[in-house]
Amino acid sequence: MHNKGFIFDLDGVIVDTAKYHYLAWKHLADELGIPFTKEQNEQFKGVSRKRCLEILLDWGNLKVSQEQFNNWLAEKNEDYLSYIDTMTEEEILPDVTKVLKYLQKHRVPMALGSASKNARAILKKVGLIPYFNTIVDGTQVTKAKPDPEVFLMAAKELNITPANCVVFEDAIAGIEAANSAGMTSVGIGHKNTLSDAQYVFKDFTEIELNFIKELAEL
Ligand code: B16
Ligand code: MG
Repeated sequence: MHNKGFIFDLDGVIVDTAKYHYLAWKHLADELGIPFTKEQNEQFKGVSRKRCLEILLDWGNLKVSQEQFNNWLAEKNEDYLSYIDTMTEEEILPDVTKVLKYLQKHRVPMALGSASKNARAILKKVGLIPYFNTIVDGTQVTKAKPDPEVFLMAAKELNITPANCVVFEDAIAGIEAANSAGMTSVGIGHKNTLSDAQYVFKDFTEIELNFIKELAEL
C-alpha cells in the first residue's frame, strides 16, 4: 500500500453544488421573509445543514419549535435534492477527473471528506464512486469542520497516518480542520480567503500533475 493518502472535500472542490445550496436556502429564506444573498451563502460553505438553518433563523431573529425547525430542514433538503437529481458527470469541475485518474493509476489511496449528508448520492450521480477507497460524510461525523474529525476518520479508514495525508478544501473551516489534523492543506479558491492553506490554486486547471506527483511522493 502507498504511504501517502489524498482526501477530497466534495462541494466546491469536486463539484459546484454551492449554487444549488444557495437556491434551496434562498427559497426557504424568501418564504420566511429573511433576506439572503450570495455573500451570505459563502458563510454556509462547509457548514452542516442544521448549523446553516440556525444561522439563517438568527439573521431573521426567529425562534421556532424543534418540530418547525426539522420541517424547514427537511423542506430545504428536498428542494436541494431536486437540483441534485438533475446532475450529470458534466458537472464535475474541470480537471478534477484528470487528477483522480492519475492518482488511481498510481494506486494512491483516496478518500472523500465532506460535511454533506448527501455526499454519496452526489458522487453516484456524477459517476465518481469508483475512485474512492472510502467516503466519510455528514452522516458519520459528529463534530463539524473546523474540527478535524472528518479528515482524521478518513485517514484512519485509509490506514495512512495524518501527517502523510493531503487535503483539498475550498472552505476556510476545512483548511483549518486539515491543518489541525497535521495534514498537508491544499486550498481551492482565492489566495486571500484561504491564506492558512499550505498551497492555494484557483481551481484544478492550475494544478500540474507534477505537483501531484511530488505530493504523492511518486
Ligand atoms: P447537506 P462539503 C458541505 O459540503 C457544504 O459545503 C455546505 O454548504 C453544506 O451546508 C454541507 O455540506 C451540508 O450539506 O445539506 O447536503 O448535508 O463542502 O463539506 O463537501
Ligand atoms: Mg467544500
